[in-house]
Amino acid sequence: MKKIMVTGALGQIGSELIEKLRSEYGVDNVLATDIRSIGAMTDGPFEVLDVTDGRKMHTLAKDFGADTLMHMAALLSAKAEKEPLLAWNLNMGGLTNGLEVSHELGMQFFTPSSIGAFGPSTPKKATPQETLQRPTTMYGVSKVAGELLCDYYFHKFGLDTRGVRFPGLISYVAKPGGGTTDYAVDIYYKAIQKGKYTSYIAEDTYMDMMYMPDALQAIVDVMEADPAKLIHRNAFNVTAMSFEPSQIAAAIQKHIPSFKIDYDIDPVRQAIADSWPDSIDPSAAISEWGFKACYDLAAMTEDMLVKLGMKPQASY
Ligand code: VAH
Repeated sequence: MKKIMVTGALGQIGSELIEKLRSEYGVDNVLATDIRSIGAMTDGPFEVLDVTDGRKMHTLAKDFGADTLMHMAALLSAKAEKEPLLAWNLNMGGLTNGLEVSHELGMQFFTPSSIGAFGPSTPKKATPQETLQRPTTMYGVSKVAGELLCDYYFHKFGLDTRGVRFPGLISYVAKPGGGTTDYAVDIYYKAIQKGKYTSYIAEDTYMDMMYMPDALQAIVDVMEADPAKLIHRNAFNVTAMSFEPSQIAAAIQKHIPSFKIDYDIDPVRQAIADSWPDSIDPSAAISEWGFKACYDLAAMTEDMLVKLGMKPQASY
């Protein structure tokens, strides 16, 4: 990877991925693109790009001399359930353009899948790398189709496609939009701002989660991995922890003892969460390219609260 083009650069992952890639590969070697320009990072190359415009994507990648495309633009699960056709067209249209442009220009290709690619008939605990995938959300359908399409481009055209199945990602830079796991981000902001949080996900609803620094390192590591060691290609299961709302609240209360959580369930996002695994098995990523997560719930909670303005203090 030397010259990297990123789509969806202003999204929850994209905004921090740009910073990570520019620190690793050089500011001028990372072209950030997004459908909007408001809030665009100004320290390096940026272009407006609607990923459903394949011709413009091709022109930008060619003119930049990109050898790698990281395709991050997609509609997340909750938003996709509100606008399923828009989600299908954006998620699959953008992905097809990304694969075609990468194939035409001989680029390495990355796009993330998600635990959302699993459904209610998937084994819920220690979900294997290869298992039944019958998601019941449009987001999940587009993610499974995307995994299969990326594998097709690898087997049919030899395109170097790679990807991971991300769990819920937690960060303090760009707030996520339209996801089901967003509660695990919002709870930290509300803990600092209000000292309390009303969760739209019910107690005892376990989901896989990961702190953003571990997610960004996983992207770099899978892309830099020796291809000869890869048995799988796309959609490696990666996760750092699995928790339910009362556990993240307890981790916050170790720093803010007065913090309170209560519940007002959103049936749409609860149904999505119920259809996903409780915990997935990342052993293929560990054995094939050395995946590791550095943050557990306690370490992530302390870092999030401090970064969001809590004075570093001894835990209670
Ligand atoms: C979502 N944050 O909630 C995303 C992610 C596993 C969840 O794909 O839709």
